[in-house]
Amino acid sequence: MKLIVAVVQDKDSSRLSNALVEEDFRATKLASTGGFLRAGSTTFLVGVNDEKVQSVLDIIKNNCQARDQLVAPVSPMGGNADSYVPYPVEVQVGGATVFIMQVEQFNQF
Ligand code: 2BA
Repeated sequence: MKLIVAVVQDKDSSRLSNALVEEDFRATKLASTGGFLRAGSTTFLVGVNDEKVQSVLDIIKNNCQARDQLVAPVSPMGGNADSYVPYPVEVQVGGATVFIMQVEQFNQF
């Protein structure tokens, strides 16, 4: 069994959870925050048998889209002046950042 951990943009989270439910996959959604943009995101935990991993990856790929996002300049006040960027910077936020982990044991009580 594998645990798929997928960080997706909030805009895609309803679409993705509907698609997973439709295909009969169980998932847990966690509210999360990106360390760089500090924008809200949704982290999905999906536990599946090994042979279903690719189907879940396909669903994630088909329901999450990459977007360009502007990072507004942040005042150095109270922060680190070394990292201050005085102009907006555009970064591409991925459709989904996905980690796949081996599950040692799975119990439901
Ligand atoms: P954030 O950390 O808020 O990053 C948002 C986007 O900003 C990233 O998109 C990337 O394009 C850019 N970015 C991040 N760190 C950067 C840096 N040090 N310098 C320049 N640009 C930077 P994605 O790579 O698609 O990542 C989207 C979100 O997925 C991330 O949000 C983070 O929450 C998660 N993520 C990405 N890689 C991860 C990793 N190795 N471990 C844990 N979470 C990760």
